[in-house]
Amino acid sequence: MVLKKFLLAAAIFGTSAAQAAPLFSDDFDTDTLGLNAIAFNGGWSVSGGTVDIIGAPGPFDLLPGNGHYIDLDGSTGKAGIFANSLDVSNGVTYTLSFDLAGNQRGAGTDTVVVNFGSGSQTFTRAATDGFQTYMLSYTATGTGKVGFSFIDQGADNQGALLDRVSVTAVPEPETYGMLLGGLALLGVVARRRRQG
Ligand SMILES: [Ca+2]
Ligand SMILES: [Ca+2]
Ligand SMILES: [Ca+2]
Repeated sequence: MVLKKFLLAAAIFGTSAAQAAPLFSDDFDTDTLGLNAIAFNGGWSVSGGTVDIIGAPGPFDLLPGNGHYIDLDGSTGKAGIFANSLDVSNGVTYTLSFDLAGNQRGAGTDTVVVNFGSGSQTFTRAATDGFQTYMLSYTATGTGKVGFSFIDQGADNQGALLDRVSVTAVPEPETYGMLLGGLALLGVVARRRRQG
């Protein structure tokens, strides 16, 4: 009986934990290094300009320890629109998380417009700023593909650096309830085990 309850609680807990797993995740570490890159793993596209895939090993490992990452202003004098999309469900809120750093080459502050669904926010990184994690949330108003994109506003070939992009669905209130219920059940089981 106790084991059965424990398994039930574990199953409920497991369901909640699974929903917190990213729906999309990319650290660019499997991408081939290259200036004005056009081939990316994970569904990315570039339009209206270029981006570079830089990092170790190579002449542009500007922030060692992060594998590969994106220089959002390529090498053609015009930063590209670095875009992707994912399937969303109506009414569900999603959080886009990403790490953004300055250009690391003394080229001043970079401004990056990040779009997610109908939402848009501007982020600025000074040249020497390291990677910092930012988030942008969007509540889907329909079911289907929704885009997210990163657009450096520069044209000097030295853009903000992008790494570790992920999208996670924010659990709905009833999921929190189930999670709490599962945790409470685990507590009951633990108490009974101590008493038994
Ligand atoms: Ca990386
Ligand atoms: Ca560049
Ligand atoms: Ca720049």
